[in-house]
Amino acid sequence: MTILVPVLGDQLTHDLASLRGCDKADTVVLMMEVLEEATYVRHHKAKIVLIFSAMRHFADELRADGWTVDYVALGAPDNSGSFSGEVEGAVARHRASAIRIVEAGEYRVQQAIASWQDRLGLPVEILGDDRFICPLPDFFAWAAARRELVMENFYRLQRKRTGLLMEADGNPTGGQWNYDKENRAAPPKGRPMREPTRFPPDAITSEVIALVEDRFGHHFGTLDRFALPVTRAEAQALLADFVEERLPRFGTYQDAMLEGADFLYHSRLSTSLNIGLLTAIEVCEAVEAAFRRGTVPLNAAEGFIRQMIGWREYVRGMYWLEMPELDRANFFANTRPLPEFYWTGETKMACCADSVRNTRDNAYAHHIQRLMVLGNFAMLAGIDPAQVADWYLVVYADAYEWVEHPNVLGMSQFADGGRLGTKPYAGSGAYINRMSNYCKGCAYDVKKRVGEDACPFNALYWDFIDRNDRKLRGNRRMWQPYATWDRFGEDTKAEVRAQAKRFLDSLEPAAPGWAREV
Ligand code: FAD
Ligand code: DLZ
Ligand code: SF4
Repeated sequence: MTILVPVLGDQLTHDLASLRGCDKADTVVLMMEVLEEATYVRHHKAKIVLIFSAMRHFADELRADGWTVDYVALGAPDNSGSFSGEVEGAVARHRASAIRIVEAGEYRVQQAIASWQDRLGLPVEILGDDRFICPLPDFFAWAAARRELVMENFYRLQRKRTGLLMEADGNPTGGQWNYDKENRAAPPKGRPMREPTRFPPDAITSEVIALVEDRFGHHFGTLDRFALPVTRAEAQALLADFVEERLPRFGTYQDAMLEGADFLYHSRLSTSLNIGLLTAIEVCEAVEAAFRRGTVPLNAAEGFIRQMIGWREYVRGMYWLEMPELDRANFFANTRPLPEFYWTGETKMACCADSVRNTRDNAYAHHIQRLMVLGNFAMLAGIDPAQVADWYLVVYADAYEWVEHPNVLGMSQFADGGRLGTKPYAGSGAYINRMSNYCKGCAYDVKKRVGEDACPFNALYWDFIDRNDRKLRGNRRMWQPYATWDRFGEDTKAEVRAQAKRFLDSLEPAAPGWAREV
């Protein structure tokens, strides 16, 4: 009696629920490099290298640990190209009597898994992904009992559930739940931070890099700087490096941006977390331990833990709550195509150019670059949210729909009409100027609203407010921009509208084929 345990590319965790408790003697672990996953969007080359290399390392580790692993490489002669095809082949090859698998992180893959039992005529056990702290049924129950699904309330429950930064009397450490107000400092002068530890390609990664250049060389992104952790040991080293070097200032400069400083005080742990090299709870425990040792201030530890057990788990719950409708969400009915500069970085807007460069070179941008530069621009410009979501799914090495969709379609584009956030994250050039040094070296003048050299974010911001009056004026958190807009004279309003139109008309749309095969 052989049990087949497929382990997907983002399930590289030794203690995975599907492996736990299995008898190694009658279990075959199936790992599959398949064309469908590599091309359902044209992922950044670094994302494919990361997954394939981490999968190959993980398979070696499993074998060393006594597991039987059937590893189907991309170039295997009869590779069917899909999860379903490979599982079917493996069931026959190993005469499997049952399949055990952890639920997938993406709706389309979960749909495929759900079809296997009927298709293959054998029992398929689908287990909850307990690498997340909050089980999905608990999230659904929490959501069902509320009209507004406020992240902060969910976060407090998560603090109580885990005991992280909690005192014995049931109160939060330091007396407050949230120190966000201390986490909004402008960028530090100079560049005092050291870059995160790099993990240069070993023999396995080098082989994968050659494969990816050969098969997916036309995909977006560069591989020259590939240095991501591809094993648990490397991810643990990155975590230790973060806690010691950057976490102490993580909180204070969480929202800051500095030209050329690609990672600032951020952890760069998302890729390791999302493919399972680290678990959220162990990362939070390391952060809390540093705070208890006195090497890290409370605003940094709390800010980080809030991202991990608050935002990360909240967006995952929202994804499964809102799919498949979320996929098509378009509250503002936006139709403009994504501009070409999202792929080339060729724009005079210094903030956008630097954020796209970081994205291309590192398959990374930090949160405020994603939210308040590239996401904000797309929403203000009225870009079709489906094209925006495709772009984000392609370009970031940490992107899987469960985390990308709610962040893009919910948080950044407000395409869900406010299910996830209470108001759009819209900002003019003034916000970017306050939180970065971009404007100093920009061809545009951040202080100007109209004119040849006026910062495009300014007219676009007011045009967005004006254009969406009917949909946003009633939002109680939007009274201030509408009060300001109402005070503008009719001439000023007309100038702003004309300025925005001129700029939008000048945007070159992306050529088809960057994100998906055409
Ligand atoms: P840090 O700043 O060091 O934060 C620590 C950790 O907190 C991250 O590793 C991540 O696991 C978690 N985290 C922080 N914010 C969020 C959030 N909003 N949602 C979920 N987890 C969060 N994150 C992804 O992992 N994949 C994505 O595809 C993704 N797409 C995004 C798209 C947009 C438009 C926005 C605004 C945010 C997106 N995020 C995404 C969230 C966040 O920007 C990244 O997790 C973060 O930039 C990763 O870098 P880091 O590990 O250095 O993060
Ligand atoms: C992202 C990705 C890529 C590029 N390739 C593979 C692959 O060949 N095999 C695999 O198991 N996983 C891959 N992944 C990650 C999957 O897309 C991810 O596991 C699912 O989307 C989660 O539902
Ligand atoms: Fe960006 Fe405007 Fe500042 Fe230029 S002036 S960097 S476009 S916010």
